[in-house]
Formats: sequence, C-alpha cells, structure tokens
Amino acid sequence: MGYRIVVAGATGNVGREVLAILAEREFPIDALAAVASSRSQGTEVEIGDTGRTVKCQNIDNFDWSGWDMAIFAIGSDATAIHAPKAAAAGCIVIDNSSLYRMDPDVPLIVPEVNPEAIDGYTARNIIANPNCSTAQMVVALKPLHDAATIERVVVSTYQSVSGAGKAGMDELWNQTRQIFVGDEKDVQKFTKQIAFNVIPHIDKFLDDGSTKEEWKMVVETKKILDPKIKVTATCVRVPVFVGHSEAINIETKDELSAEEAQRILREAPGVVLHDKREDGGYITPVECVGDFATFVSRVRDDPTVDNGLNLWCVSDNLRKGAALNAVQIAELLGRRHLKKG
Ligand code: 11C
Repeated sequence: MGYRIVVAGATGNVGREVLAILAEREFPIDALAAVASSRSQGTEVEIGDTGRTVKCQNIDNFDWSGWDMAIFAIGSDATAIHAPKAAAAGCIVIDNSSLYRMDPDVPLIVPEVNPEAIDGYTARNIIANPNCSTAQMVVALKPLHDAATIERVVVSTYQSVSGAGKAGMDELWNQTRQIFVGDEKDVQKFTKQIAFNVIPHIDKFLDDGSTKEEWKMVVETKKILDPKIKVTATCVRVPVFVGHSEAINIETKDELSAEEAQRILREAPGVVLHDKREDGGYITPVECVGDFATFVSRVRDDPTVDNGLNLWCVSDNLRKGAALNAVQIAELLGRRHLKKG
C-alpha cells in the first residue's frame, strides 16, 4: 500500500526533479497528481526516465482532500495561496519555498540532521525544506558538530544559475552564445553579465548590506543545526549550470584534526568524502550533477585560529538542495507518522 501524493509546480526545474526522484527511490505511490498554474494545465510531464508521464492539472481548482501529502515547488507567492488550502484539507505540505521556513510552528528539516523535529508538523500540517546552500552545508557540518561542537562558520558560496530557475540557465546559455558570435548581450535575470563572470549578489539586499540568501544561510543553519552556532556568509553566483559549491571555514570548541574530520565524514550519512590531496583529487560541480550525495573535499587544518578547519563542499542544488531533500522528508514522514501497509 502506498501514498496519495501531489507534486505542485511539476513543470519547473525542481518539480521535474521531484518526479524523477520519487521514481528513482521507488517511493510507494498509490496515486500521483501533478499540479501547476493554469498555463501548464494539460501539459504531460515526464516522470524521470521511466517513459511514463503525468498530466498537469490546474492548481487553482484542485481538490486537496483525500491526498496524504504534497511536495510544493511553486515559489512563495503561490505557496501562500495554495499551501493553507492543502493543509486545511488534511494534505501535509512539504514546501520548497522560503515562506514558512522561519515560522516557529513549521519544522525545517534536513533528514540527516534533525529528523526528530518533523514531529512538530501537526501544528500547521506544513514542513519546510531549506534553501539549497543551507541544506548541503548542514549535512557536511552535522557530524563535525556532534564530534567537536562548531562555534563559528565562515562560508563563501559558488552557486549555479539553476538556483535562479530555468530563466537563469537560459541567460547563461544565451550570453555565452552572444559573446562567441559577437551579438549584444542580453542581461535580464541577473543584475550583471553572468557568462565568464561572477556576481556577489543572490536575492535582495537587506539593510545591513548582506543579501537575503546570506541571511537564509545564517538563520536556517541555526534552526536546523544549533541556535548557538555563529554563521557569516558571502553568496556568489557563478557561471555553472547545476551544482552549488561552498568553501567553508569552521572553528570548533574541542580539538578536531583534519584527519579525524576526514574519518568522521567518511562515515557520515548523506556525505561522500573525496579528498585525495592530489591533482584532481576533489569534486567539482559538474561531477555532482544527478547525484544524491553531498561531496566533501579539501579537508585541512586552519592554523590561523584555535581548532580551525577548512573544507570544500559540493552538491546538486536541484537534488539535495531541493527535490531530493523534499522526497527524503516525505520518506521520513511516512516512516514516523504515516505508516502504510
Ligand atoms: C539560488 N538558493 O541559488 C537559491 C535558490 O530560498 O529556496 C533557492 C531559493 C530558496 O538562487
């Protein structure tokens, strides 16, 4: 016996990955509905590479009653309209947007890090999925925090254009072509040229000079991992299609050598340590695409502070950063609260 599950935003980057991952992980499904805006009504969406498709229904008049859970990937504005309706009808919402993440009545879950927090979903029937850059970082940091108590994190991100949706990917592709053929460059989605460039700006600016993407990394890490951890972030868009990378510096309360950290990371759930300390002995974004893991490389001591470590962390932002984490939440919900069969 399986679940009755809805994928909202099934035609988008993340929605399509959700459908693929449900199939790849053989999530037990009795009924599957794909919903999207009226523009996509009737569109047949492929379910990964199974050869099967599902027809999109209009989210505006979808009847949420009788569905066990819905994975939402439709952005905050549409989520604000539709998630409360689904939740009120008894369909548990797993939401990819940032709308509910900091709501104290909504658990913010990375299954490898804080699975027990999911029990709080009953307050609103909503569970939040973190920002992609936070998700991969906390997977890498959790086992190190358990071993030596992380007190401070300094992170710089190298985020792919797929984080900005299909329009971001199209802009990188088009600008690259335009530069090669000498056409005028089309700059719309990003504030500056992204092809052959990097942009130290993701999401809107806040009053203190940081950006909302940087703020999310701070507050979400605290909510998921430990409110006592100090985090400072610089988030940068790079001309990579898929895969976010992060250079992370941590300071721990207790001593933790690079060798011990490598040993811990080798055993950690969700982490693949690939750290050969030689040419090419590390993972780059193109190698992580389509994978479930959070890859860690370049683990080394930082001798400029007491108990400091540096590491390099790479993951598929559409998977662990969004669709995979959402499906893992659905699996966790099933195991802990909605047992079938
Ligand atoms: C990016 N991290 O790379 C963003 C995308 O809060 O879910 C995801 C935004 C979010 O642009």
